[in-house]
Amino acid sequence: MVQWWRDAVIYQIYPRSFADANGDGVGDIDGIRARLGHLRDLGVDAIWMSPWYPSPMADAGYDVADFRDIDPVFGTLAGAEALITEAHEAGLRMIVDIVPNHVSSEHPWFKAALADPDAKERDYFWFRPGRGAEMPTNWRGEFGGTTWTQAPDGEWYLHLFTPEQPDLNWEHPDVRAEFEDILRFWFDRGVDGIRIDSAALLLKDTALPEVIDDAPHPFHDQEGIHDVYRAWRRVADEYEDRALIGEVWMPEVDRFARYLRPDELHAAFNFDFLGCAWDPGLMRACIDRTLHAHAAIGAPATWVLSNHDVTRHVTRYGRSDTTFSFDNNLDGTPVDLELGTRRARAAALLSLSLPGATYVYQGEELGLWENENIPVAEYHDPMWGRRGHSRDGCRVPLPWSGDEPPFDFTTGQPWLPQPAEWKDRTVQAQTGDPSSMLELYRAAIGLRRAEEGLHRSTMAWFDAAPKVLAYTRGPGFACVLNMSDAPVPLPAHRSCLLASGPLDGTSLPPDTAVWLRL
Ligand code: TEU
Repeated sequence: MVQWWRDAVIYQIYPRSFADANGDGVGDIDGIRARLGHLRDLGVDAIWMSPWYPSPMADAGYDVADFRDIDPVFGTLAGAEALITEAHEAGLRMIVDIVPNHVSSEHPWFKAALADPDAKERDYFWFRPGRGAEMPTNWRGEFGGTTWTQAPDGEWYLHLFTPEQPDLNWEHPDVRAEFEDILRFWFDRGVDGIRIDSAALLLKDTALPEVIDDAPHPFHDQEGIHDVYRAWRRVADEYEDRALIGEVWMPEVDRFARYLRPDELHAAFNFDFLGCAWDPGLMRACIDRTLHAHAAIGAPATWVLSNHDVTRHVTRYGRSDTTFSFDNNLDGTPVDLELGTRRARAAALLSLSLPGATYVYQGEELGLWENENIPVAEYHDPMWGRRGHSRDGCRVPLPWSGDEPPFDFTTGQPWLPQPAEWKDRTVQAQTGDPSSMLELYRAAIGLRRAEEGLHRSTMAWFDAAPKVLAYTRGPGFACVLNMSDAPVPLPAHRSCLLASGPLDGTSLPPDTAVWLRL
């Protein structure tokens, strides 16, 4: 057992937007196969594929109609199997995304449940009579809006997300058995890990109480959920070195850590870090809190700066108001992309040198920013219209080469528009330019692999200047990040391994990080 997930660099592929081989404007598996060299050159250890299953795409593939096949827009199951083999040959592990909270309304189970109120599939979902003309509860959905839709026969069904994503009833043994079988289906195909979507939402309080402050929440973090993951862990343990990685959005770190007990999940995303403002005190407290919670349970920490659901961090860090909110591209706060890029470079050296696994969301290695100029008419995200916020701006197709859109992402029309300014952010434009974001990521990931201290050692803070984060990893390695607004002297060191920006003699400029050999 190498327990690779403990310190891997894991690259998230959002398949719609990585690379398109067939010219329909949507990324696909053959596009990924043709571009695996990019990931090999970047030096990452694993790929996490956002959903690629047959789907009506009501929520960009997070509405799954069949967990054992591939949507034609992405390719075929044979193509997916070939990708898994080729990724392994390139030294990359593969993680697939499983969405257990809900299925698509086009899933055969839901179609059967709608067609006949007496069908056994009816009990795989949450169908309830209304309260007079009212829906069974007043719960608010994860995307805003109500959580019940009335079926033609008069009963209501529950959906925490869109009406096209009916929630499964995890009390039912058939539902549990089905997902254990789906895990085996992908493990049998060589997949090394599973990313579990909305992992804390599966179980509901069967009494369906309203959400009341101070009362236990009726669908977040129900106690019974841990039995589900214990069963999944037993399945994973039938295989060698397979990891279960939960998407657990949970502010309470103690509750979060319970998902990582030794017989449950191997890892979970650290959204505390992703949501942390660019502030030395808050950042240090967040890192301490994270490491403390994980050490107590013996699980590896994870470091995530961006994903397909949140505003890209070049943009987040480029706002003078550094507080983080999902909807922060609505309020018109001006963005300083130069500042955001400088901070994103420093954040890369931070997230790649903290103990644990680091996640890289496709395009962050190119320094892409949020595309905030997508015409509303071109939005795809169902969150738009419910919460008045679209996640499309972080899902824009990657720029590979050339001087203008579509930058060799496709020979057709990309499904979302790319900013013309990305001509300087293509893989081609950045390759070989030592000052580029791409070369910074390549160098940092390469050093991380080579550097003994960055493997499984713990970290220790040391005092540098005020508003400076400084820590060692093992005896010979230090990372120093200046979050103040003035240059600070570098601590004593033998050599500088890597810097996120130009150094000023022996001083470290603001918003800059260095890796030092002590
Ligand atoms: O997201 C889970 C989730 O809770 C989201 O509502 C999250 O809070 C929001 O996207 C933040 O902006 C997962 C997937 O990552 C997301 O893409 C899906 O839309 C969602 O589940 C439903 O499957």
